[in-house]
Formats: sequence, structure tokens, C-alpha cells
Amino acid sequence: MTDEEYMDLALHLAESTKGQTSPNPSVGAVVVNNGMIAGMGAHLKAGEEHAEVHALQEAKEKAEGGTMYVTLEPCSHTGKTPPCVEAIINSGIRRVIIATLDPNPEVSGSGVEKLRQAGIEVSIGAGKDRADWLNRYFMHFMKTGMPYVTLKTAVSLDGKTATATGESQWITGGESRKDSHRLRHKHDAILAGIGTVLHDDPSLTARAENGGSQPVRVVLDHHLRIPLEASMLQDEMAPVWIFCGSDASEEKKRMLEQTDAVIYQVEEAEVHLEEVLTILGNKSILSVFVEGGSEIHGRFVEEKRFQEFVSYTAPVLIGGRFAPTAAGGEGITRLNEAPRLEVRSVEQLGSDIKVTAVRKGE
Ligand code: AOF
Ligand code: ZN
Repeated sequence: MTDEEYMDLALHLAESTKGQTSPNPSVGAVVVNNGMIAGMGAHLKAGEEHAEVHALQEAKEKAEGGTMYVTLEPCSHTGKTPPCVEAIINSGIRRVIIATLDPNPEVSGSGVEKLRQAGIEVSIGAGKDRADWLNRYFMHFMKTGMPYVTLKTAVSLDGKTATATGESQWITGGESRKDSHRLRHKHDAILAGIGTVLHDDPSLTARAENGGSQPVRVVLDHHLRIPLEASMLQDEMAPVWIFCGSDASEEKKRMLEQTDAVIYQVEEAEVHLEEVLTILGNKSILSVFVEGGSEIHGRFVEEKRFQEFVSYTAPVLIGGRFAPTAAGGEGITRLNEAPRLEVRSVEQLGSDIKVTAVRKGE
């Protein structure tokens, strides 16, 4: 197998753990000696062994003189686990092929430096685009301290998220819905506005076919209008964090706290996105999946506080001046100020079309 093929395998290992390692990145490693795979590993959970350590444990003495393919620069610091570079140096590995550097300020280049100082041949960049894409939430968070925001919408071919009377279930088909459950599992939090909660009573849980992790459910609710009977306050499936403004009722706050919901009350009457995202970042939420509705999406778009947009478009036409579109609110008035995106992928899911696009320069 070629270097590219071994790195491809390491990337596969890493990609398959997406959604379970946060706040750590997803990382895969493969140890090869004399054209044979001696060990493979992936980081499975924050606090547990890193990918390199798993791969070296499997390779044992066969690591000596071998090559390691790893999707992220090996760490050089002692976090919850000891530095991987030491384990690599002690194993006798001679060559390390790294897909991309670790932006964590505790590592960032020093992993490579330590390996080189120990006389190990290091090369960087094979599979970089895929490795950066895979860990885009982690990379963004490490650079900005803010969560990576994905806006998700399900629309008709004419861009409507509901009929003028508010009917929205279901515009897109089963395949799209399954896919969006997989996307929920990959994020640390799902965010919705109170309008959506009052209208749909969504559970906001991730129900992927084979299970998966449950993101925190975040609701923006200036005046604490969420009913105590809301599904998400009853099901105990995942934490519920509610952001409200300064004039929210103390009594309602207490009643909600009895349901185990966590209330974040901000100092102003309105809850601002920047504050919400800052608080979420401080709580180690690296990624937020915004599931609307239209007004909430409008705010994220107007403020340009998002990195990615995922749309599921169904071949149905709704029409109607008052039927909501993917992003409501006031909208952008000048076209030259509209956020421009770059399409990463277009897929057909059943009879729907999924488009994944990222903001330019992100
Ligand atoms: C690696 N291999 O598999 C992972 C790395 O608290 P710790 O010890 O788990 O360290 C977490 C940091 O280590 C994390 O922020 C990131 O910089 C790096 N993750 N590094 O060499 C791995 N998961
Ligand atoms: Zn490590």
C-alpha cells in the first residue's frame, strides 16, 4: 500500500469517531513496518488514550523502525493523558507522516519539533484537507474560542420551510431526516428558538439508527415562555439549557430549574447571539447545530455568526408571500453585504438534495 492509502485508513478511523470525542478532536493512527500493518488506533473519548497510543500498544515491538501515519500532529503536552511524542520516540518509530498540525496552543508545532529533535523523519500535509474538514469544529474553536455554528434547514424547492398556515411536517423525506439525526450526533449542542419550541414541541434529541451521543439542547427564550410540559423538559434524554433576558419571571425560572433545565439569564432584556455563543464556548461546546426556525436563522445570517449552512431541499412547491423561508428576520439589505458561501458537497438523499456550504474564508 502507498503512503496515501495508509493515511486514508487513518482518516477513516478518525472519521468514524466523529461525534464521540469532543471536546477533543477525532484522530486516527496506523503503524506500518516492512509493508505490513502492525497497529491501528483511534482516539475514542476525551480523557482516554490518544490514537497514537492505541496504535503503538497494538504494534508492540513491531513499532521499532516503523512508520506512523497520524491524522493530527501528535501532542507534546501532558493533558489528561501523557504526551504522545514521548510514546512515539520510546517505541523506536523512525518516520511519522502527519496530515495536519494541531492548533492547540499547547501543541501547535512543538509536537513536530520534538519528534525531529529525536531524529525522527517527519512529513506533514498528506490528507490535510480531509483532516482539517473532519476536525473543523475543533480547529475553529481552538483558533477563536467560539463554537462552530452550522445552520440547518429543510425547505421546499421554492425555499419555504412551512406553508403560510405554519404546516412544516414533513417537507423533506425520511432519508434527509435520518441524515440530520446523524448530524445532530456530531455536534455538541442543538439550538432552537422559542418559536419553534412552542410550535413543534421538538425533542431535539439525536435519533440515529445505531444510537449515538446526545447533544445539549439550547433554547433561546427571552421571556421564558417555554411550557413546563415541553417534551424536552420531560424526557431526560439530554441536558436543556435555556437562555433568557433580564425581565424573565423569577418564578418561572425556579419552576424550570426544578425540571433540571439550566437557565442562563443575561443582563439585557434581549438575548444576543454573541453572548450565547461566548457562554457556550466557555462551557466547552465546540459546535452548535442550529435548527431554527426561520427567525433564528435570520438572526444568525444577518449577524454572520455561522460557519456552515446545510440545506435539505425537497422537490415540492409551497409558494405564498407569508410562508416562511430558510432565513427570516429583516434580511440583508445590500447584496454586497450578503454572506457568500462555498459549496462543499451536493448529495441526493432519496428524492431530496442536500447541500453543504461553508462561509468563504472560514
Ligand atoms: C493526539 N492524539 O488522539 C488526540 C490529540 O487532555 P488530553 O491529554 O486528552 O489532550 C487533549 C488535547 O490533545 C487536545 O486538545 C488536542 O490538542 C490533542 N488531541 N492529540 O496526539 C489524539 N485526540
Ligand atoms: Zn496525544
